[in-house]
Amino acid sequence: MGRLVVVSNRVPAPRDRLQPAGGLAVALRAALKEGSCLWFGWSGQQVSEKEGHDPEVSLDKVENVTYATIDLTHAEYDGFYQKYSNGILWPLCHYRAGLMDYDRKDRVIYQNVNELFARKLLPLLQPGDQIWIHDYHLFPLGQALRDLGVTAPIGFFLHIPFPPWSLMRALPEADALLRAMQAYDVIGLQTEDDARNMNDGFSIVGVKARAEVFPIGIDPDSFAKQAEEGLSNPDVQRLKESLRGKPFIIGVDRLDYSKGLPERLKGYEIFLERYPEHRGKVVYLQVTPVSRGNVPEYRALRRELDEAAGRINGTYGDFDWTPIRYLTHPVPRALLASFYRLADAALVTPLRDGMNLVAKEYVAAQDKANPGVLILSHFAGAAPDMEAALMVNPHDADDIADALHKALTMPDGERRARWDHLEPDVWRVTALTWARDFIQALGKARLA
Ligand code: ADQ
Repeated sequence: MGRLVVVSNRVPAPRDRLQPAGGLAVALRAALKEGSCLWFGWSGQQVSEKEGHDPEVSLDKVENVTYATIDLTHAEYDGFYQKYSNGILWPLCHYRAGLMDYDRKDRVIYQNVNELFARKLLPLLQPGDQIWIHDYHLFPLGQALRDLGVTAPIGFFLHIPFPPWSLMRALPEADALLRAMQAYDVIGLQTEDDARNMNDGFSIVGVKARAEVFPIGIDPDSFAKQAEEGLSNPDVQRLKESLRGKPFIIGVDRLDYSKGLPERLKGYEIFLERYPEHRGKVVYLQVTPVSRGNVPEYRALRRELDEAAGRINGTYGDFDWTPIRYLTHPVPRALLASFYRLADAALVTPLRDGMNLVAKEYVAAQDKANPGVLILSHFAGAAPDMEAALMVNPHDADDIADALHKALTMPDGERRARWDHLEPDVWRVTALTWARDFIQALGKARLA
């Protein structure tokens, strides 16, 4: 079997290469174990502009994986990553066209960086390679590689939602973007809705390409083990002692407007207002590390959340009780897993989300004899397979408030029955099945 060549915007930092810390690295770990692999992408470093910038590829081999990275200039980082990827494509794909900050010059930088990736990857390719490109930063990379004569099988997986064409066409170059997708042998999306939206787009612009569904999952066995074993960790004990037997609610999200955080805090505020019996008697921990802090919408969101958490704590708090423990820094994954296990309820209420792995992690972390309740948005990609959760409309704060009350007063039998329904899917669709199915499809596509 030839090599698997993975291309993503970010490549795991050297310190995470032996023990992947999260996201894509964890999901791909199983796939990368087999055979020899190349992982290509941005180093995470920005360098000053020089005439005719031509970055060197830096290579680092760890076990069977060679990591190949390039630096970007400040201007490339700004136009390609901050502005076009995160300021235009991200909001649009999350159905928030109104938040797009569109400027043609960023589109040019985005295209140029994709072409730069293609030029730098080309000399590293070998006969027999299969190339797997990840996410919205790199939509046109397949076409850029084909333009350089690459004939290897190339697949593309989109981790985030894909909107209906009526929305997508708000992007002036939506047509060109879809046309460029013809370069791919396999196109994978998270859900049926996303695949249908993309396929509708293809047929409207007259493109012969086909999106299919490859839902992503987690590594449930190792997560469950981590959750259980971590209970003896002194920091987990410290959290447990601080709860003093009170029901514990958890929320874990990157600070992002797709995650429905202001709406969630409003739901919690209404919960305290309408169900006063819970005041002083619950603990809510919201872990929300700041991400993309240089994009204006994210700065505004941070202010809005700081204000809401402060208002709720000021209004409902007491000298011996804080309604929300609100953290804007990350918590190590090993601790998080056990925090989930301690939690009686988890709030996963995105306005729109590709999949949402936190929902699956929460289920995997539970003690099956005494599981907590997952409160889940209809608009998470995970929703169709997790309908035994307490499903909510994240725009409706009263719905969130009612779900919280229901979760905290739910009879044991119902909690267990709901978890029993959720568990099989979390173990059936995993990171491993996702990677294996996609790579198999890529292998077959070329034979067809
Ligand atoms: P994300 O938007 O990052 O990913 P999600 O899938 O929920 O969203 O989380 C990714 C990982 O980060 C999870 O493993 C989670 O535990 C971890 N994480 C989140 N918040 C954390 C925190 N506060 N501290 C520590 N770790 C934290 C994108 C898409 C998703 C899609 C994934 C995978 O937006 O919809 O599910 O890719 O395809």
